[in-house]
Amino acid sequence: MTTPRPRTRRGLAAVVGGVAAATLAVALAVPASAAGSTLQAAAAESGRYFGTAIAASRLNDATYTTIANREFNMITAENEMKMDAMQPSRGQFNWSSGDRIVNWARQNGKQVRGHALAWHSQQPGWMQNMSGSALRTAMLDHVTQVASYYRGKIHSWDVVNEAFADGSSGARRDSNLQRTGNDWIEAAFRAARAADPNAKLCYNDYNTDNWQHAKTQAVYRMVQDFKARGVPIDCVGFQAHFNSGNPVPSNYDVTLRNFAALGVDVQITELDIEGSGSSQAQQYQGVVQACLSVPRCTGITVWGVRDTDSWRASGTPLLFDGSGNKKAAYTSVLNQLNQGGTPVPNPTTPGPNPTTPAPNPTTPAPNPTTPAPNPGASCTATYSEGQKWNDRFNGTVTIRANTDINSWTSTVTVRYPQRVIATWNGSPTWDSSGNVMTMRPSGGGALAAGQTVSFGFTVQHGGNWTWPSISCAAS
Ligand code: G2I
Repeated sequence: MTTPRPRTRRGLAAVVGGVAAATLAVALAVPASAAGSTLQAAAAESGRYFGTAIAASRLNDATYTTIANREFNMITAENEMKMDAMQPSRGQFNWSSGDRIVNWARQNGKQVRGHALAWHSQQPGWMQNMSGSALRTAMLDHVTQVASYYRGKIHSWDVVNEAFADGSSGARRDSNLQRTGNDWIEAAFRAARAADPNAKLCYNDYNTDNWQHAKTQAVYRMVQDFKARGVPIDCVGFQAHFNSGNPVPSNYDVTLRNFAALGVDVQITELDIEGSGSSQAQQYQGVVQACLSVPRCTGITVWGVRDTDSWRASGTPLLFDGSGNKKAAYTSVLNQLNQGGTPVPNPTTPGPNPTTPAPNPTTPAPNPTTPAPNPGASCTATYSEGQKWNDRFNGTVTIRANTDINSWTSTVTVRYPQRVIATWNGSPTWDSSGNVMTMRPSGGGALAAGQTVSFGFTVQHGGNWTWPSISCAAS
């Protein structure tokens, strides 16, 4: 079984006050370097992802892609995988814009949330005019074709989006899809499961954040009913579009926890909060804190990179300003992620533990290419296991300087089909196979004899639990 490593950061005082004293004692022993310096790295330390929505039209913008690549490890196509984009004419699928996003994500070691298979909005014109059993058939065919095409590449699908009405009715939203029969949602989930059995299947909606609201309750009852009747649902997405008229509710963690207790993951899927400065930063912090307090809140996605990329740019609702600078909201999110959270549990049977751990190198690897300016410089790299989940595990490499050193590099070799999907506390580069990561210090890298420094990473293991091989070279 998984043995979580000791928690290394301060507890969520507001949420788990009862254990705060114990965790604080541990925190005092922890080097400051344990903090992740990007959103994805900080989130990965408790087993969560941190994502963003990407627009294909912006992939030529280097400022945009630099931020997206550095900070996020889960990608949602903002519009390119919606029904109108995927099937503009009946029976004719256009994969090109969706593929641009999926390929960019995968080439950069990121996972993809699929958005969205069935929705009343952004339907192609031919579908808008359909009704009854013909529409039902067309919708199910769309779900099957799209989920089959992307099979194996999608972490989670928003199978059905926004199917409930706003306001106090607790009713389904009226739409052409709803008028095909109340069972259209479960039919879509069954078709999606058959097409891509390994993707998590989510119901996704907005205005479902406040536990007291009728819409939240109505979605909850649907998920409860689906779980009771064996309809294949794995997750609930909370879009989380907030502004002054719809602020982050103080009971947000209650909502997330109650849904998770139904036996589904919860994901924050389209987070943005209109505003600026410390008020915006505090609200972002509250959302992150709520997610971190719920073990099955497995990740957070913000709905765009810079304010100017947002669907509501005038509300400056994102974490980077139009020039790509980090806002106060960014810092509050990063700091909150670095407070740590309840680890994401392993929802299924864990894979076997590695049987033959790779030996730790005791002698330093020579640096064959660069002539050593510091003759005799030497270091030792030690691997330690971090948390494990059914699909991935964390590892930490500690570099110890055996002599005074000016800098170091460390190689981490993973074995197919393993992939490193997140790192922290270092600057990684990759060989062309993608299996060998060379980690360099984020800063200068000088260490006195006996000093240590650590970096970490998450490996998506694809069923191969072998430990990575590691080495280090000092200069
Ligand atoms: O409305 C915000 C989001 C609510 N939840 C579902 C999401 O899918 C939705 O995303 C937004 C996109 O951010 C917008 O970019 O969905 C809108 C459409 O419902 C998107 O707007 C559309 C415009 O309506 C089109 O005119 C435009 O061509 O974006 C298109 C591409 O820029």
